Amino acid sequence: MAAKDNVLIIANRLPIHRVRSGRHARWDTSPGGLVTALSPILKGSGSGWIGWPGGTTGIRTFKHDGMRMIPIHLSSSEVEQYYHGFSNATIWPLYHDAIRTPTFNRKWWKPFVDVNKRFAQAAARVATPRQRVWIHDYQLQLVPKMLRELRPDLRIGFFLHIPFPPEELFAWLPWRREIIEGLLGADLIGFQTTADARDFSRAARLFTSATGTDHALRHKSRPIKIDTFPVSVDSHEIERCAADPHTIGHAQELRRRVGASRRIILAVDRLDYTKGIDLRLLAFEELLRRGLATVDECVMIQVASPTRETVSDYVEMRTTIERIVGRINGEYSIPGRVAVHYFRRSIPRRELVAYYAAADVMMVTPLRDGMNLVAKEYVSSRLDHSGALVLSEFAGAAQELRQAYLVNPWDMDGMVRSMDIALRQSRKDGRLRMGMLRMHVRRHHVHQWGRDFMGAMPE
Ligand code: GDG
Repeated sequence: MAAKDNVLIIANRLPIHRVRSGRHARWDTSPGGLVTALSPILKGSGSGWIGWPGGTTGIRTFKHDGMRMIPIHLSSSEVEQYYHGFSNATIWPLYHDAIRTPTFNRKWWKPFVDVNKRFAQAAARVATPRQRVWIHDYQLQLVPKMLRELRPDLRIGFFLHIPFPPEELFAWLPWRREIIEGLLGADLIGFQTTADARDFSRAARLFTSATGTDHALRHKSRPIKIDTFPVSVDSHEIERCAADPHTIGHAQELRRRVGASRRIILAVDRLDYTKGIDLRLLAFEELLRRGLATVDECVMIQVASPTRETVSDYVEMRTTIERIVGRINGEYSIPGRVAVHYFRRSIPRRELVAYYAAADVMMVTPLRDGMNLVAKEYVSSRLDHSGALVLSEFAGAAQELRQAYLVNPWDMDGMVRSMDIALRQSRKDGRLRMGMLRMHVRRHHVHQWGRDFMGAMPE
């Protein structure tokens, strides 16, 4: 997208957050998939971004990196009910195959509606005539309809970054009709995979008066386009970063520190129960227990960036993960050879690319994931075509990255086998697979994703 596109973005969070060091404070880029995907295509474009800056103090509109930041204020009870409640304890688990039981709390619905309305009103205030507005993700599913009512002149797109559930699960939601009607206010609704798009279209026909096909719906005499736009990464930027002598030096230092002869198995996730961190650690434990690998030969590094730390399912997941890490290290580590390095913190982006560059095997094994950018970032950083990607069938990325070692994360034997095969793959086979994976991600990069979505919006 170029400056002339001047699109207005609406997302739950602004792409930046406040970092304090001593008496000084500055804005820093936030980690997370949505920011990673959108920032590179918007930087310097003069676009506006409406979002919550985090916290509960009011902030005025300001400029950052050539973008106009328009903050939405949330009260502490709205943070609790709209964000931690309805968004993250109802919608998030329901849309991820209900791998945790969603909470249906009637008290959370009104704050969810109120906050969505506040986002829509802010957009209606700042949008220029006929401007294109791109609304993002599951927290703001009511905004398309609300915004259309306030500003029928706007061209409205919506993209769901997480999966859309099959109709049997979506049917559980007491507010299913309102959510779908909210989304149907858009001109274009984008999903990560064809299955998500199909499931949405079916639910729309089942629970509202919408008619049409999986790609074209009609609701209240308006046409709505439904399509698939698999999100991606800025592969050129990652390649540049991986080729930087500083990153190469960092990766070498990392390998030296864990033991130069050891193979590194890496995993990088937000500390979320959808990411399958616990099952992956159990698979590594079994690999060691069955003697398929030893701590002299390999080491596992798990980077887990903290997220939603006050939601109880997240607290439980963290405790489980830390217990498993403790048990593996207690059982298998020897002096100078720690079995699992576990970092519960967010690491700087450059450092992350050095980790990718150092890793022999990348484990991306979520139980359910809209796409998973980590898989694509790893592939982009493998400049010499070495390395192996073990990828869950239940990540949207598996629909594209067919040359990865695809695995069912629930199948413990399959997980151990895939890890073993990835560790022992021949150089030739590995290079062939990685070459094809790299070609795919280079062709389908995030700028193309942005162009494809904007190109599908009405003129
Ligand atoms: C949602 C959907 C979809 C992670 N730890 C650190 C760090 N990260 C960055 C990664 C990557 C991003 O965060 C995570 O993206 P994912 O795609 O893996 O997952 P979600 O945050 O769940 O994102 C997902 C995505 O939206 C985009 O549509 O793919 O399915 O759930 O970019 O690199 N970055 C830094 N330090 C860390 O410790 N700097």
